[in-house]
Amino acid sequence: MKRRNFIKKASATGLGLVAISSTLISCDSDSKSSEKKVVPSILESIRPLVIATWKTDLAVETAAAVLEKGGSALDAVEQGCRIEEANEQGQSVGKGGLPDRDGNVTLDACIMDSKGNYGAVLGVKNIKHVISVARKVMEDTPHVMLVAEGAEQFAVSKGFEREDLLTEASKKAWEKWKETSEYKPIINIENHDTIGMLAIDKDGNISGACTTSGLAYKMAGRVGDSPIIGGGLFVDNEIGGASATGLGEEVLKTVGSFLIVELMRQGKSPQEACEEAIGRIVNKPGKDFKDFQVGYIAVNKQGKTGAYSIHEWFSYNIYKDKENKNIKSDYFNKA
Ligand code: SD4
Repeated sequence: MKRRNFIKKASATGLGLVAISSTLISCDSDSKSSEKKVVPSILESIRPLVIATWKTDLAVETAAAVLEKGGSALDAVEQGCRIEEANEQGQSVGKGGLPDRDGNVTLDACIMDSKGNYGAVLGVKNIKHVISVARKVMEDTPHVMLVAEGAEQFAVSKGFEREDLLTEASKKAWEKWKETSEYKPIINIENHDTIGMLAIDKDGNISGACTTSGLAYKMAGRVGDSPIIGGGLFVDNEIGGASATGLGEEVLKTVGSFLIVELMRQGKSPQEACEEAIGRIVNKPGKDFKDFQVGYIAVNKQGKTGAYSIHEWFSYNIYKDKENKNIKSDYFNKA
């Protein structure tokens, strides 16, 4: 879509006033858990579903396999994200991530469950599976965020192993970058990037996760949107979830993922909500967005999905098997 058309489309979306959540949800009064359950008639229309940013086939298939076996959405997103964290070819997540400008790989991650719990780690060195550390923060501490050395120490205390995250390929790329004197942190524009993942399990519960090494050659200590609740990820089990990839500073300034969930609460479809969130970025007066990218994915409680980005080189990966049989992942370019 040409930028002019896109702007027209994004700015044409107004706020809907239809409240959808309360009619779709009932409280399970027999359950001791305070978690709300979807009524069966709605459940029938929901199949296990996974959606993730970029071309992350194996991650999506792994998450889908967890759901197919009856696992929870929370387990699915964690297991899916771990695939990318272990993939050394992906240079913006986990091991092999491009370092900051001092040559240190620092990782950010967060996770949110269907009860509205949240855990995150920021600026962590030497630990590959930060998504699992974020889950431990959520489940095993009274806190929601741990940063840097504290997060690393916590991870080690939970049995995570320290390892060097800087691969030869990423070191070479960093050394080449150092030859320039310009400070211009880079957003990866290939089909492999920060992974944000949302899943719905067989009970209709939604969870999400997001993991990244952030901007390549960032300033030491810089943190983007990915581990920040409402920025890189937000889930409300009554409404849906959203996740972001791209220039975190722009996502944070518009609280993008929270915005998308709130727009869905007001009646927008996931697609409309993603488009409006992108519109909030590009329609700021004087905003020159040709040099940066932001992309969103979203899912609502009914299993409808949406995705939208500033530029056309965004992609996302979705698994939705209507037959509930074969594991299959599809890859779409932005419409
Ligand atoms: C950040 N949002 O740290 C991340 C980077 C990213 O595609 O998503 N790159 O700002």
